[in-house]
Amino acid sequence: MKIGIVCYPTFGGSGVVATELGLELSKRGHEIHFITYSQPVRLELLSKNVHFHEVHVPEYPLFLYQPYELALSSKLVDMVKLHGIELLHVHYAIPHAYAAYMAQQMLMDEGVLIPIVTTLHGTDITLVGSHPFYKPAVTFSINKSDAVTSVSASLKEDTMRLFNIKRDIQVIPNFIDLEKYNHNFTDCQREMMAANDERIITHISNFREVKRIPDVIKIFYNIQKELPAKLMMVGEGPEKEAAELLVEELGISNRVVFFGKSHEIDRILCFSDLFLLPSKTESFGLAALEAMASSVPVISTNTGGLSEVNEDGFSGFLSDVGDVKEMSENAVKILLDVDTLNQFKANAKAQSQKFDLRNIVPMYEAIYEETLKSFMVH
Ligand code: GMT
Repeated sequence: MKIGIVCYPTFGGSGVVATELGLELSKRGHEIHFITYSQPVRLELLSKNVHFHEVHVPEYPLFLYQPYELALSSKLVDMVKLHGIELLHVHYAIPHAYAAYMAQQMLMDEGVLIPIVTTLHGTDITLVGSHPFYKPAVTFSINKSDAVTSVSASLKEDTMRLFNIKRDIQVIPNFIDLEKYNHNFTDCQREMMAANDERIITHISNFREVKRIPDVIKIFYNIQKELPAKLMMVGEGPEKEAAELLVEELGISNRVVFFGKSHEIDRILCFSDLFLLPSKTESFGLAALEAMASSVPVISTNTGGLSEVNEDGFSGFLSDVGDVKEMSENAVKILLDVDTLNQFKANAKAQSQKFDLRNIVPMYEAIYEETLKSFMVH
């Protein structure tokens, strides 16, 4: 099948899922065309089956806002015609589902029929999409897509609750290539980061308000009062500066490392003992799944789809949003003795197996086939 994938090319979860999906589909013999404004960060190699088409948005001084949706839908029209793309799979409703619908209409005018599969990822529904300024366009684009998937049951419920949806949404959870995480680093250079008796706690995100970064730091502050520990803060975003200040205020600067954006997530997770994700909302929590696949237990909130990923008392613990005290106590419970820690590490790894890409990617293939079939009949 020739599939066009539209996504954000950044470090965010939706872009990562879209890229990993495209790469796996290409290995399974499909021809994949990524169409976005720059090469996705996890897309290192282009090949016979993997193509990248850049969307250019010419700057014009008249426009206060450059019209990306317009450039994207025009590019989609051109690429579908040029490469004979049979189906468009757009990740993140805003503005991708909207731009794809426009492309579909333009192509129909020229006698070219192409179905659209939209995958909802989270903030496109819970934070941005449900804002009154976007809501009508997001509702319209979801209802007009030929198939819609969401990355968790919780996100499906949110979508049904927040929007007037007149169609079915299929839940296809995010996935992980377990083989990538079955690395046997003979040496992940743990000693560069911490002493032998220190536990390593890690947080990875885009440092947005929704991640509740101050809670990450307060939880760590409580942990390091109980046992020797270091905190690895990985990622960039608007809350980072305030986080650095809080670390200074609490007098723990010598115990916290800020990495910025990193291409070495697997190495950082390899030497981590615990992952913190105290988010306010989280449709799935791909970062938590990546941690578990690296045998790192997770302390998270119980919001959104997190309880579908992290199993309370098994792969980690879940608490109410903002309950820093309970999250700190649970973290110490896991870290205090080696046997408990090793048990949680093994459980985290076992839990991650449920999201093996070999089980999940065929669900997307099935959706593509069904959608193409029913689209052509109508
Ligand atoms: O976490 C973010 O803010 C990035 C965002 C994105 O769109 O890339 O992540 C969302 O999609 C991920 C992939 O499906 C999910 O794992 C994240 O839970 C979700 N983020 C939120 O719901 C806040």
